[in-house]
Amino acid sequence: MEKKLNIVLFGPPGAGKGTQSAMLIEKYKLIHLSTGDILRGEIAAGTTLGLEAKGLIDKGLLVPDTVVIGMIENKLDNNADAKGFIFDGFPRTVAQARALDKLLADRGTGITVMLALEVDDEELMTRLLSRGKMSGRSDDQDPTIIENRIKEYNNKTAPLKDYYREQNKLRVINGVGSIDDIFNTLCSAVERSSVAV
Ligand code: B4P
Repeated sequence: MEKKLNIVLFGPPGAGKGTQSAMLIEKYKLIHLSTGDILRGEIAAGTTLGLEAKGLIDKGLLVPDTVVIGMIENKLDNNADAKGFIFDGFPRTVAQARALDKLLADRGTGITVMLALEVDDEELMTRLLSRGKMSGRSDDQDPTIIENRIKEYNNKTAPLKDYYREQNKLRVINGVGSIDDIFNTLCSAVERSSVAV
């Protein structure tokens, strides 16, 4: 069976996950799985799940693990023939990371590499408020909500770096600089990791 390239793109809110995913899927022909995009789709469609998620997202809180794990499982099964996946904004808790490892192992594959974008809090705030002005995204409008998102990241999501470090899959990348330079650094890390596994 052909080996899949499965990338976790990781970082605090506004680190460039969505931006870089768009370029990585184009280059490596992967399927993009963004839990944030899926949740925003549910909100736009006015589903029950979307309504529940909106209440949490607008406070800067994470959506329950069971909800996002179920969404990812569906997407994996709907794209069983893919060359690989980019997990953008997922996993965000250790429970989600364990569930993802199990879902992939059950399908005969696993995570190739976790690319962790690092950006300081001040730069994150500037980027998100500026995206909020252009996109109108409700969670990007208010500095207090953005601070909550950064707190949620530090408390629940940042510990995942240790989870992947223990598996020798963590690659830390400076997320400040030009989008193209960061992209080139990410590609070098992907290529080193795919030959290493
Ligand atoms: P997400 O949709 O994942 O969004 P995000 O973390 O806010 O943004 P992202 O990191 O993709 O944005 P990017 O930097 O590319 O999550 C939204 C919410 O959904 C969460 O708060 C949570 O409530 C919920 N959720 C999602 N997944 C979940 C999960 N697994 N479990 C529980 N809850 C979950 O872009 C930011 C801006 O920076 C853009 O304007 C971009 O143009 C700019 N930018 C990018 N790179 C730049 C660079 N190098 N220099 C300057 N600007 C740059």
